[in-house]
Amino acid sequence: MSSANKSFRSGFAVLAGLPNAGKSTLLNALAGGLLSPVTDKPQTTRQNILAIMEGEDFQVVFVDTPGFLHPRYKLQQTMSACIERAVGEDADLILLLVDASAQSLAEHKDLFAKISRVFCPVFLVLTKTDLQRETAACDNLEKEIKAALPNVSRVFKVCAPRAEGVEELKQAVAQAMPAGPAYFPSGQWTDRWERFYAAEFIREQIFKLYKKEIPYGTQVEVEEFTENLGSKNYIRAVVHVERESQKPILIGKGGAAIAELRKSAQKRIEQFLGRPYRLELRVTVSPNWRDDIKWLERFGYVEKE
Ligand SMILES: Nc1nc2c(ncn2[C@@H]2O[C@H](COP(=O)(O)OP(=O)(O)OP(=O)(O)O)[C@@H](O)[C@H]2O)c(=O)[nH]1
Ligand SMILES: [Mg+2]
Repeated sequence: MSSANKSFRSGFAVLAGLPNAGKSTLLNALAGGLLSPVTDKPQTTRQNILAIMEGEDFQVVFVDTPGFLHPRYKLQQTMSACIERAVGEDADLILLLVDASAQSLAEHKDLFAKISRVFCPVFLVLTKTDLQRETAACDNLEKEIKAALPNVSRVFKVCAPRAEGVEELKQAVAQAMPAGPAYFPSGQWTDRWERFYAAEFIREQIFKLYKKEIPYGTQVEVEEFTENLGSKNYIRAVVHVERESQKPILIGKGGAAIAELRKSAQKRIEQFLGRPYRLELRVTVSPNWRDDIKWLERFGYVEKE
């Protein structure tokens, strides 16, 4: 059946929630691959990441967004703009993710205010159900959210790492898409180049391996990306840090930390791209890049004027 068929459904399903709600984990479970970086640190996702899912008579474009926050510096402003665009303009359906083990909804107040004003349908998705064994607590949370958001039309409970509840959600999302032709050609599963993912997975490993402010102050840029050279495939990337004092931390004693980063990032890239790569990393200081529009433009966080 082609997308020109009248019964074809197609649209954007936007995953929104607080940092660490489990958006990227769910996106990966929905897409059936490790497409979007996941770490235990909040604010891992910095830009919208698409995963395109297709069936006989539908195409759903899932959109992973950065966690909702109050921006303190320019990078965070660009992250907020990503959410604004996805929720306010692109969405045909919003999947509002709330951690089922959340003790309180106080932190959700402003996010809920935003979601209460959207024009498209909203599905509530309670995540991390494995961490919330108390059915009553889960039910209370659901009631409280529905009271705050009368526009929630359906509720799902998922544990994405165990793929629990994911298939049911997927089917409901496909059903909820409006009638219309596909947005992307059949067979396309994302809108980004491979070098974008290479940079993202190096950053993911930085989030996993380093502590405190280091992950937040780093940005990865791929300088060279060669392929189709078999065992000679090669990626050279630069890790930008904000301050001179961060450089020795990233490199570690005798280069031990960066060697570990190189190894784990290379493995992650090879796993994702399905080909061998030799990864080389260097570190450079780009003062205050998180608050500098020129750097943010260069890294693709904002459109160039
Ligand atoms: N126990 C448990 N942990 C989960 C579940 N889903 C996600 N996590 C963990 O929660 C943490 C955050 O997950 P992410 O998917 O990165 O969350 P996110 O909402 O994308 O976070 P940001 O990109 O920072 O906004 C990771 O450590 C995940 O492994 C779940 O169902 N159960
Ligand atoms: Mg994320």
